[in-house]
Amino acid sequence: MNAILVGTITSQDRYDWKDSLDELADLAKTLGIHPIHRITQKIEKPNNKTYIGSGKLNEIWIAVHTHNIEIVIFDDELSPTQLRNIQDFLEIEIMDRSYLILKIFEQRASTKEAKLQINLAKDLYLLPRLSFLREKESRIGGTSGSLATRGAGETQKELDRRHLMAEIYRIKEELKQIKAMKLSQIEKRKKNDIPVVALVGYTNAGKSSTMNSILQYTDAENKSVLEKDQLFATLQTYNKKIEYDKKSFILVDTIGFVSKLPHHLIESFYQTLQEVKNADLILHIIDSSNSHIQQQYQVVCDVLYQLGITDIPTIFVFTKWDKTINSSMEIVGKKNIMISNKTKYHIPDLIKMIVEEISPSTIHSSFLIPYTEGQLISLLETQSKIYQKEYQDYGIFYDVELPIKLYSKFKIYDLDLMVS
Ligand SMILES: Nc1nc2c(ncn2[C@@H]2O[C@H](COP(=O)(O)OP(=O)(O)OP(=O)(O)O)[C@@H](O)[C@H]2O)c(=O)[nH]1
Ligand SMILES: [Mg+2]
Repeated sequence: MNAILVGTITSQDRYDWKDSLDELADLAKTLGIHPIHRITQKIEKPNNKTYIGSGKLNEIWIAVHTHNIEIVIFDDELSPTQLRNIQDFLEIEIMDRSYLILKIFEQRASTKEAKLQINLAKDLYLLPRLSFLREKESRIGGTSGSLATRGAGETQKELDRRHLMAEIYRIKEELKQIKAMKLSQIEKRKKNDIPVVALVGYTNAGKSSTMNSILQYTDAENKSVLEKDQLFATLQTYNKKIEYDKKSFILVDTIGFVSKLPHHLIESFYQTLQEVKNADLILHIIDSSNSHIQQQYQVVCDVLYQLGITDIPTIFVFTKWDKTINSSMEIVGKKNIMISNKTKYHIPDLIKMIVEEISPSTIHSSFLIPYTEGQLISLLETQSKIYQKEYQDYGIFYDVELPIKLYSKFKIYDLDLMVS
């Protein structure tokens, strides 16, 4: 199926329009659509009624008929009005970026929760567009079969609308139950005090592969997660308990991010990102070989910000180092590491870094240090946080927060150990 891709170039765009269209082309290809032509328009603000100007619409109409085009895909979410007007003018199948992403998610969803989430997002998208999307439904991918045909009678439309609303209600109820169950699992884990480490990143960055590499090098349940060269291979969160060096943590694989995600998807699907909100550590996975590395990094930061995730300690993990000639990106002053899931370069170092981050780095203790231990006293004075200090008969009493690595030097003077 041949397609034309249509994008606008506005002054407020946060992401490069060309990158955005490249990505739209990749998204379309995953559904078996062939984007063979692109049309763009420089515009201050998209037109409320037709998204682009009427001159451009004419240009598209001509292109449709010269290139044997069957579908026109817009690189933004179109409002119901824009969609209807464009469809009336071009008399050809129209799709927008949101619907394309929804379709991909629909094809990939395999678990019950993922299917419910995607159905909800799709129903919410379709509700205001109900009366003119039937044709599209039946041509790309599966069909829901219950949508009104173009020009169907008002009664039928109303019935379809009610049917959809009832379905939305039912899905929301089911999802509520699943969410309650998940929350209680999170609570339980918090009580057990097992730290949670969440992998987040742009789609196809290598999150699942990194999870599998970590699983290979640690004592974990010997199961792997799906990794694939495909946009949105992972469509729900997966948890694995990991043991390493007598420490354990839960590693969480998540759905990838992409720019201009349909907002219904952010709302409903990203409920599954609760796990990330509760994480003790985030591994922000960045594909170092990707030419759009900077934009992808920005999208992930933006989505995390939208989700209210701003103050969780983060390690920036640059994957695919084996095929990176020179990375155009550097995150100065932050914890980062370059790895390869192919050659396993730096995987043990990454695991050590994770364990270090999730292990407490200081210890709270009370000591009685003899006056003769001048060196220890000066170490405490300079390296620890002192809560209380008292000169006593046999030495100085200290109540302090001390770096764990120094603790062994002071262990014999630990008051808790002396008493017992
Ligand atoms: N050469 C190389 N390829 C890698 C590396 N890490 C991942 N890949 C490949 O990149 C592709 C995507 O990897 P995934 O781990 O599925 O990516 P993801 O971030 O989980 O993607 P989604 O679940 O789709 O969001 C796969 O084909 C992997 O084999 C790496 O370090 N080096
Ligand atoms: Mg994945």
